[in-house]
Order: sequence, then structure tokens, then C-alpha cells
Amino acid sequence: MARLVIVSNRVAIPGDRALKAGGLAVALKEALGPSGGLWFGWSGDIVAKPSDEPTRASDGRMEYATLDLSAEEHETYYAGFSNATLWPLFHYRLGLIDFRRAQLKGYLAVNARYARALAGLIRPDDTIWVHDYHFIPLAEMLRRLGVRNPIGFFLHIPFPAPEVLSALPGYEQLAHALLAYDLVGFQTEIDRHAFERCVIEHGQGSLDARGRLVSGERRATTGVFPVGIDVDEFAAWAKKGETARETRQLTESLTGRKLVIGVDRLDYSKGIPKRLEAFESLLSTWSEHRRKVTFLQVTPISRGEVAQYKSLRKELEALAGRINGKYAEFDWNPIRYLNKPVARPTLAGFYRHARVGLVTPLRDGMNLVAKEYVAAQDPENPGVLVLSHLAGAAQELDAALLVNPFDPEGVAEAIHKGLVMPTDERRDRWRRMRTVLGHTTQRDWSRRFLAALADTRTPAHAAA
Ligand code: GDG
Repeated sequence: MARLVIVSNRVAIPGDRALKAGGLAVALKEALGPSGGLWFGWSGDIVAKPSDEPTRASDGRMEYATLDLSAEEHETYYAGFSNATLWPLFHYRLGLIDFRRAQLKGYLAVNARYARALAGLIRPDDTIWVHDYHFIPLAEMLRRLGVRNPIGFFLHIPFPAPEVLSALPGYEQLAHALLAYDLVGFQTEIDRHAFERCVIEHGQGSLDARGRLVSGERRATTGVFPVGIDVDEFAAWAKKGETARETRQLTESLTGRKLVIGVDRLDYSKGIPKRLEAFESLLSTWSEHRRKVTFLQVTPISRGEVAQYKSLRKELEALAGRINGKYAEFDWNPIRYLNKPVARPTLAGFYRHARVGLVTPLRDGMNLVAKEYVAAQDPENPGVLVLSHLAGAAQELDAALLVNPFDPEGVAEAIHKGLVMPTDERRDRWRRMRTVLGHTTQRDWSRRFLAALADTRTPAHAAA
């Protein structure tokens, strides 16, 4: 069987605890673990003189090959261009972009270094699957080094509309670089269509009779592959987690109050400040919920070295403090704001106990928390998902209470509706969502992507 080579910024080497709170690592590890293969990316270490020779490791099933970064590479490629330009741009936050030419140069240089190291590891029958915005130019660079293997790319985050992408200096090269992949996959049809429009409207390529994007020698197929979760495993964790020590401690501490839960990496795309405002609006408009509801927001620190993330952290601390100051009583605090990560099986137990799951990103590729919350519910007494219509997950989970995350009063109204919703309606909405989740599990996601990638090399497909 052909070997699968995965490329992603961080590699989930066994025992690496730093990676637990992130959608990409979660999606890849569980979906691709059983098939084995080679996982290539950054080690997570910053060193004075990084070697161009990857460090190898193996756990018997998967092999791992990692490179270190220099402080300058980390600053330009990772914190700079990837996370202070591409991330805000692709999440439609033009005002947060901090573009610098030196960062773009560093991004291209790291991609070139990775391509050289990876080319040395590739076997003729390998299939290469590259993940996310850190590696947009990687296939183009691998092709220049003579790599002819099938190479697929999956974007975990949204792809912006052409009008937004064009704010990026040099956006034409970036869009064109994606055409060097055989298959470019997106979370939703909205993202796939935005990419197609970018390529066509900015003159980078055109559609052929098979719907591929063509430019000179390049022929890229595009597709939609919504990331899913392992629903049964998550449901089993949640059931077990119901009686786990931490869940018992949580429920005892609530003394009969209803729980509203939010779980997100500390990231401005997740809309956490607006969500806290929404909870404040709930307490001010529906005073019957005061003392009766507790909001638990679990927010592990993420990308703490990037300026915009530091200021968000301060903003959230001030906001949670202010709202608690305004409404707390000696025996009740409306908001419990945690910066610590919580173990996944424990999270599952917490989700199951929460009457309302609040998932209100301002823009999100998919959002796995929304799916995990649904999977974790008790079928007889399920909670209510309040979901931003700007999350990719809303394309599938349309039986949630869909909200506009920029409208705290609207979100407050949905929380209220969730808190008072009759059991029949909760069950009905939950069943519809649970059915959808069963159609796009994590394993289906990788299987469908890899089958589509293999398909791009069949003679029928290759003939234009
Ligand atoms: C990117 C895209 C897309 C969170 N807190 C803790 C914790 N988590 C876990 C959640 C979930 C994952 O992290 C977060 O996944 P999301 O999908 O919500 O978000 P991103 O990290 O931004 O992921 C996103 C995803 O890639 C996959 O394609 O859905 O749109 O932005 O699994 O449970 N896990 C633990 N403790 C925590 O405190 N253990």
C-alpha cells in the first residue's frame, strides 16, 4: 500500500501535551492513526542553528520527521506571516493584519527549507497530504525539486472572498501556488467557491471541462471535505465522564444551577468577548436567570507570543471581571473563566452536563467544539447548541439555534430560548444534528479526501 505522508505545522508526537487543544491536531491524529505513515512538520522547538536534517522518531505505527526553527524563522514564518497576516486575513479581520515584507520572505524561506528536507524523505509511491495556511507554497516548491507524487492540500480555516484576499500584498502568487496541488480541499462550499472565484476573477487560471482549475501545466481539482469527529468515541467519553470525579465536582459546585459552556482556544476568531457581552445581556434582560445559571468558559492560551493574542487575553480578563463584579452575589459568580486546558474526556463530561453549548465564532473554518457538544449529549435529555451561522459547522448543524455572533442581544435571546426549551424540542433538534454527524465522521473525512486525491491521478481524470 502507498505510504501516506502528512505535512502540518505541528506534529503530534506521542506524549506532546502542548498539542491537545487544537482542532487540526485532533482531526489528524485520530483520523490517520490506524493507517500509519510519515508525519512531517515543526518539532515545536526554537534553536540557535536549526539543522536541515529532520529528527526522526517512530511509535511502531507512525513515523515522525521534524525540523526545528530558528528564532527569526519562528518570528517571520510562524508568528508573523502565518499568524499575524494569513490567519486574520482568512478570518475576514483586515484591521488586525500586520503585514511585513520580511515576514513573507521568512514564510517563503521556511517553506523552501521544508520542501528540501521533505523531498529527501519522499519515496516514489508516497501520497503527500499538506495541511493548512502555513504551507500554501509547499507543493510548488516540491514540484520544482522534481517531486511528481500526488500532493493534496486541505485548508482547515475559511478561504476569503476575492475582495478580501486582494488586500494581501502578493496575493496573486499565493492563489496561483495552490494550483500546484493535485487536489485543494475546503471545509465548505462557500470556501471552495471563494477560492475558485479568486483564481478566475484575478486571472490566475480558468475552469476546464472537468471543473478543474487550470493554469499552464497546472491542473488542480477542488473539493469540499467537512472535518468530522469520532462521534461514538466522544459519546462514550461523555457517558463515562458524567460520573467522573471532575464532573461530579463541577455539578456539586453548581448546586442545581443550569450550566452554559463555551470551549475555545484563546483566539479572536472565536468571538469570546462578544459572547461574554451576550451573557451579560441575558442577565440584564431576563433577570429570572440571575443566580440560576452559571457560564463556564474554558479558554486555553494559544499563540501567546503574538501581539493580538496578548491584548485579547487582557480584554477578556477585564470583561469577565467587570461582568462578575456587576452581577456576582456572595454565593454565585455568573462567569467562571478558565485559562487552563481541560482533558478531553473531562470536557466531554462537562459538555454533557451543560444545558446550553455556546459556539459563537466571528468566522470559523468548521469548529469541532460544536460537533463534540452535540455528540456528548444525553439523547433523553439533550442540551441546546447555540451556533454562529459564520462557523463552517452551521452548514451541517442547521438544527442548532443559529445566531449572528456580532449581535450579543440576539445571542442572549438564543441562550434564553435554550434555557427554557421544552424537552421534546431539545430532543428533536438533537436527533437531527446527531444524524448529520453520523454522515461525516473523522474517518470519512480522511477517506474521502484521499480517495479524491487518488482519483486525480486516474487516467480518466488526467485526460483533459
Ligand atoms: C482549526 C480551525 C477547524 C479546546 N479546548 C480544549 C481542547 N480543545 C479542543 C476541542 C476541539 C479543538 O480543541 C478545537 O477545535 P476547533 O475546530 O474548535 O478550532 P481550531 O483549533 O481553531 O481548529 C477549525 C479545525 O481546525 C479542524 O479542521 O474545525 O475551524 O480553526 O477538539 O475539544 N481540548 C482539550 N482541552 C481544552 O481545554 N483537551
